[in-house]
Amino acid sequence: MDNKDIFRRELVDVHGVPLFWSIAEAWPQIEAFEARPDDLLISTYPKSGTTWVSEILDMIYNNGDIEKCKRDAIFNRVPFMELIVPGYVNGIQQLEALKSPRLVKTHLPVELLPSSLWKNDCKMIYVARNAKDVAVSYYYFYQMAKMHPEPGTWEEFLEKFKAGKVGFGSWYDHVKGWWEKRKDYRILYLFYEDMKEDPKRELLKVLKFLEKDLPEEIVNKILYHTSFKVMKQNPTANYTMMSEKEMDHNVSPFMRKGISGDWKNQFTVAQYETFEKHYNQQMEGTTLKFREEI
Ligand code: PPS
Repeated sequence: MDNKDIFRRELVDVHGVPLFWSIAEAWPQIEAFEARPDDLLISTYPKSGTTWVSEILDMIYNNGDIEKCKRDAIFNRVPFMELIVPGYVNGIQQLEALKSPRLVKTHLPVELLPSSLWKNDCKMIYVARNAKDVAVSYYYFYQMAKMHPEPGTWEEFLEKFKAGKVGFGSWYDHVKGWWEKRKDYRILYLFYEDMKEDPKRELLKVLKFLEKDLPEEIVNKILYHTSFKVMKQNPTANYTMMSEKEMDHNVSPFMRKGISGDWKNQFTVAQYETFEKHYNQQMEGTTLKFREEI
């Protein structure tokens, strides 16, 4: 297949959710994914802290052994389940080849999650990030990661984001859907902003959820190794090991800013006002609340 047949193609709806064309084509294979009871699912809407929490979890699983965590790139240590791109990657096959216990990454909304993950009652960690920072981060990611369609201008992209016409659909439906599911399944629901505010407190929550104890010294080592500054310099965590055809870090680095409140540098006052109005309508009636800066 030619690169032009693979990259920058329009998204394709799967049960009403826009996904990469190749995920849509491979959908039966993804739906049939066979979870194992000791899988840990890392679920997020894109750009919400997936890579950060993935690195933390791989470090926990390896008792803080940095060398072990450098055995491979993060996208191979924690395969992206539904990512299938012909000639590049097949998340399902990657996971089949991994020994248990596996860490599994997904961006799927609850209604599209393969049923075996629910049936096996797998533990799941969801990370949510405030909508405006996600929209900004996603806009830069669209530019550098070529599986996405062209983002257009910021103004155009923001409209698509609000309408849920971006990869993995509506942010609103995603965060609310997972928020509801946590009542019935073993889901730890975390916030990017809380992780920025007090990474140690959030790491201890994760350990408790995993029923795992680690000495203080190892906890501190994990915190250091997974700080934005250190991860940005780490080729096995910063996505520079991915082919340039897929991601062009010269356009915008994967590890871009890693802060809360960057939306203030991107939104105009008018964009902010219309966004807030739409946001309040979409989030009406939910107990889910976000902080937008730290
Ligand atoms: S993806 O492609 O959806 O899996 O991206 P994801 O990893 O979810 O999100 C990328 C954003 O997370 C930031 N990031 C971090 N922030 C703080 N600390 C650490 N350690 C960290 N690692 C990644 C990354 O910079 C992206 O956010 P922006 O706002 O674009 O900088």
